[in-house]
Amino acid sequence: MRTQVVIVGAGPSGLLLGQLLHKAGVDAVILERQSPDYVLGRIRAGVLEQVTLDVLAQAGVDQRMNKEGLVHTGFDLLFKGERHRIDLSGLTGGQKVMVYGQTEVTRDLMDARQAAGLTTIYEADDVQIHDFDSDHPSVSYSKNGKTQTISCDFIAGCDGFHGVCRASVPRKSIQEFEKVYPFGWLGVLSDTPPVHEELIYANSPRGFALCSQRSLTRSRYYLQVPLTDKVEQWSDDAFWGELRNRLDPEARENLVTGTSIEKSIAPLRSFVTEPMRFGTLFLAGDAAHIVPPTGAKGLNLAATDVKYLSDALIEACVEKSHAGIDHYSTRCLARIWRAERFSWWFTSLMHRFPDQGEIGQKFQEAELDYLIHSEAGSRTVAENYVGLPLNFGE
Ligand code: FAS
Ligand code: PHB
Repeated sequence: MRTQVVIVGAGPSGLLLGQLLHKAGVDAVILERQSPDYVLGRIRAGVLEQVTLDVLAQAGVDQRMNKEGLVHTGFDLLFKGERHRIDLSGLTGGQKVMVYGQTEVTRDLMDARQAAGLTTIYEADDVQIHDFDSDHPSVSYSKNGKTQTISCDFIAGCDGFHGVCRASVPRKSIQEFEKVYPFGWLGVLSDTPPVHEELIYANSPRGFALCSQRSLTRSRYYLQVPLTDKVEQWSDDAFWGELRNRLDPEARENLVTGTSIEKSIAPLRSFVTEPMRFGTLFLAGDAAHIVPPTGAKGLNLAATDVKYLSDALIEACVEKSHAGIDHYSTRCLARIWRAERFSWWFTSLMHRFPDQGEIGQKFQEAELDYLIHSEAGSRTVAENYVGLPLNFGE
């Protein structure tokens, strides 16, 4: 088999890249090691920046999102038992975010790819990439006991943090930056109405909590938990009880609890790969970087990587110009480090660190107090949360 681009991974990055390339007449085959149901079963991001909305619109997959997504113009910071609203729109000249689950984005992308009759090979085992530093790259995989090889012009590594593509790059050609946080997020999805019309980020002496949502009848909650915790240790009652302990009286009063329909613990890390291009291999999304989800940046960074990469690959395949692919890594990393810094800062401000002591809690509360009483401080939070413009760094 031959195609112009082989995309490894059918998460949001791979599917979005496939859709943008298809719209421009560039052929791509996607290889995914899991089943479609498995990919859809992973509950992850929930907040989309305007730039991500624009890229999804360009891909032609924003119809259901515009109908079902929830537009948010602010969120609450909760500390010392009181909530304070960060007016995202008022502080950023009218910008907003959209609450629409990653699962739904992925579903919309899968449906669009299927409707266009494009090739996605699910449950592809033993994917290996070959000769990506030559002019004749290829990707092999096995399915139903048969090994197949696809020759191509370019390989897009959209295979996430544990994927094969980044792992295939010789160590001397790559630099990795990593910080692992001493806690995780226990997440619960429930078919209960959200506790508040906007998100609540809580700094509590007992640890961080986040009240998010997927719709007016489905909520997503997170609790900071020790890395040693196992999800089996947390009954629904224990989760709801601890969440109540970290909320303010009004939210505690309004909280509607119910049976969890998904419950999982995610580790938190900051991670960046430099560069993101190796000959004909390009990394995008979680394959190249990871952020702690506090700043709601992971999926949004993936979307802008993919927008930059699709523009560059279309230029290379259609106009035979390499200017875009030569600039890809630099262009992405300028944006990625900004989002990494904000995600690290917001995580450091909102979570309880094992070694911070009581004075550390006081420092965090004092910084939060400054942020909500200073227009400059609040604008700092708002500008970073709504995200950078697409042409940032140009
Ligand atoms: P993904 O990891 O989503 O997709 C990679 C795909 O490649 C997967 O389908 C995988 O099966 C496939 N793959 C891997 N190895 C392969 C191989 N060898 N061959 C073929 N296929 C292979 N972001 C937020 O903004 N907010 C959040 O709240 C949030 N919560 C998260 C919770 C968890 C547990 C995790 C892991 C991430 C979370 N993120 C969050 C970040 C997340 O949303 C990512 O940014 C997003 O999934 C990135 O999408 P992809 O780059 O497509 O990577
Ligand atoms: C979510 O809804 O999953 C979510 C929202 C905001 C975050 C992280 C996760 O910062």
